[in-house]
Amino acid sequence: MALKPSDFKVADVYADWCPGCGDFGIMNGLQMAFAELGLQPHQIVLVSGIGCSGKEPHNVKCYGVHTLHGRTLPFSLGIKAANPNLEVVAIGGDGDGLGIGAGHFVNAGRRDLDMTYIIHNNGVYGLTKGQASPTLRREQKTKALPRPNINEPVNPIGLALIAGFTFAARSYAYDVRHLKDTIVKAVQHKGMAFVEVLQPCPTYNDITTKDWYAGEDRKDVDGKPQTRLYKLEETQGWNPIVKDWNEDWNKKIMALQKTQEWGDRIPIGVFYKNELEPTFQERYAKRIPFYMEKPPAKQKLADNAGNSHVDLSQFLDELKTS
Ligand SMILES: Cc1ncc(C[n+]2csc(CCOP(=O)(O)OP(=O)(O)O)c2C)c(N)n1
Ligand code: SF4
Ligand SMILES: [Mg+2]
Repeated sequence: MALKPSDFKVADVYADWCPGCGDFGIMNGLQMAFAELGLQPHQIVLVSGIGCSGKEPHNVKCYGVHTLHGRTLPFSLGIKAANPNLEVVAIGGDGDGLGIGAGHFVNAGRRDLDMTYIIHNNGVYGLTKGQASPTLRREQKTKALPRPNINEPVNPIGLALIAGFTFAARSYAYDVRHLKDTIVKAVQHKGMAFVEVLQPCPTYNDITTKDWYAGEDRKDVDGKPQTRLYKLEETQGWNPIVKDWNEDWNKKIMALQKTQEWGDRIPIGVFYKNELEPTFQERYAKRIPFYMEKPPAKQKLADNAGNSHVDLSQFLDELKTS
């Protein structure tokens, strides 16, 4: 039976984000996307790290893991490798994924499992009271900082492209329809998909606010705000899909150049997509032909009497002699 977005709501949990937080929009985007994809809750695992963003799995009805700070990706890669038939979505903050978890981010691209990773980009460490995250721009002084940030920001989409993610997109927490469409595309993509979500944090980030994205500070002569966000999908000539390896680097460079647009015009949408690369699952199934039908999660660990199928005798002998 096809489910509705409301079927992915968790009735008895109170979402305790601050009023106006972009995390609510991301929660709605996930629920709408899962419904549109025709998924059932038992087919999905949402894996988060620590941060305000880490509470997404509390509020979306599916399997959820709220794991350690920065370890969102290793947990989810393990789940996907053990049970490739699950739809695995990793989700977390910009501190979680681009600070403490940055090494995992790079290696996730290299492995190219068929799953999705979503980062909430709010420019701050929201949960720990607003310190600068790796995406905060140099010279910006959000309200919890005593002085402006002296560090250059990480370019999340740029890093994803160079690391080997085969899909990279950006969306906005309060354009929930666009966000839903982007998550749908990311989940449908064959390979490791990355989605950066611009997420206002009204409590600690007083620079990239909802009003700033909406262009409330730059009204036209009629007093109408000039939104900063524009959609790549509606941009004439924009085609991020790699159909031939010969065009791969050009498409990557085109996408990297687009990531440089910031300020008055900020692109959202799909920056890059390549399905020519064989995924981890495809490469692994070549080595172990029964991998997809009988992955580790579906193999018996013990017989009916509880005796383990795993023979540890050689390992124990090695321990004795070492
Ligand atoms: C190993 C470890 N180091 C530090 C922390 C403290 N800590 C908790 S959340 C967090 C940062 C959260 O920022 P972000 O990942 O951007 O998520 P947000 O709250 O902004 O959604 C930090 C540093 C921790 N929990 N564990
Ligand atoms: S601190 Fe910021 S990111 Fe965290 S819940 Fe509040 S508004 Fe959202
Ligand atoms: Mg953050």
